[in-house]
Amino acid sequence: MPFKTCSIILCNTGTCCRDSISSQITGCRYALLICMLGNLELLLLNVTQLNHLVMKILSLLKGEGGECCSYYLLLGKRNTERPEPVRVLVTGAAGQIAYSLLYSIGNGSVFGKDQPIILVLLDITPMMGVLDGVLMELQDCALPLLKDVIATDKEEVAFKDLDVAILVGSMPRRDGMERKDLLKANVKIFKSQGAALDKYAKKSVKVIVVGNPANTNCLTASKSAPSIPKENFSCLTRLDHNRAKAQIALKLGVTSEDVKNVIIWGNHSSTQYPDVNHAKVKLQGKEVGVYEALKNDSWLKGDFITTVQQRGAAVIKARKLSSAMSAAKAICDHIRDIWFGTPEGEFVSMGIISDGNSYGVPDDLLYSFPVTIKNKTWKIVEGLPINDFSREKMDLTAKELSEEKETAFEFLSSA
Ligand code: NAX
Repeated sequence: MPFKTCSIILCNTGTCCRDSISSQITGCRYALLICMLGNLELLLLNVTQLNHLVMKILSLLKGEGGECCSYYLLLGKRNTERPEPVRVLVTGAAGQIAYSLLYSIGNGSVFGKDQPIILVLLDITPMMGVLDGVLMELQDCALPLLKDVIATDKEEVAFKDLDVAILVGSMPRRDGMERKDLLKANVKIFKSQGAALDKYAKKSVKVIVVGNPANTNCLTASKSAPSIPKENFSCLTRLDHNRAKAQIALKLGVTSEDVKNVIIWGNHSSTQYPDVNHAKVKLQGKEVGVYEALKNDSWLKGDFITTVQQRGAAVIKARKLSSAMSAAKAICDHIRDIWFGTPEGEFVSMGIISDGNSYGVPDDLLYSFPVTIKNKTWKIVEGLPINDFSREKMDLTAKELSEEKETAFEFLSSA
């Protein structure tokens, strides 16, 4: 055989060589590609043929009487089987955020393109008709990773054996409803769902609370699930984080990918503090601090903060509906980071238990901090210098959370 320069790429068609040509070959467990002087010849082999043929080709190459032959052998781990499905619950599944969220979970954008999913959808009994429609649509998407979809109004079904619980459904604020009444109604829901997590879910379950008031609902759920580590609970402030990134990017004429390390401190409410003192932006290939890049302190300390704080209300005013597409995207970002970790040198914001932080935030609050994540475990980014302006805003939002917690706990024993 007239080999001069020859490459043999031997690999499986599973995850480890996703980007190679061979991954496009479906229905075969191994592919052997032989490139000969620019001519590409493709042999598809089954496993039993494989060893025999490779050995033969290698011996032919080696026996090329003084000719310089180079070959590369990349043998991937045999991995034709997909991992066990991840069981994911979405509550409020008949609502508008869920409608934007479910497709992204089912198509692999959150847990990875090789990770099968079992989706469990929970809503209240009067919404079962609507939920049926959502279920039909999910089936009609014909998503290869979606092993099963279960729609239910029963907590004992919904919370069984969960790996991930995304708690979106909550009691909305109705006209004339006092904040206290809203808290009371939600304590009831999240106490019950916390108890169901405690009883039915895996102890390793990751719980993400979206339904408002998200921080206090998350704390209520965690308190009601004492057998699940409190570090497994987090609430969504990633939408606020993304809003802050986007505002900076818009102002500087870059994309939000060029902006990193903004922080949302505190409550997912209008007292939240969007902080860019430690944020960086990439300009002409160089990373600079956002304050330095913008040279507009009055905007950063004024309109920027209020725009982010009141963005939810602005969307409602314009759309006559609350944020759904951006909320769903933020939920995906939040969970993907829990699952796969944060990129090196980057932190993100999420509401987590405040115990033992170095920022003077009282313990036992569900407060949004900057975190890095590795091995599905978050760590607060400690030691960032805090100026007087920030201190005041961080304390204000902590005070609101302490008051919410106090009110919620009054109801917790009686709910
Ligand atoms: P929708 O009113 O469209 O949907 C909520 C769904 O939850 C409804 O189908 C309802 O029947 C269901 N539900 C109510 N009680 C339930 C219970 N006990 N068990 C299961 N399902 C229940 O609201 P949507 O726009 O989807 O918003 C959902 C929640 O997200 C709201 O509380 C909203 O305020 C909150 N948000 C939180 C955000 C965050 O960043 N943390 C941002 C977006 C959003 O505003």
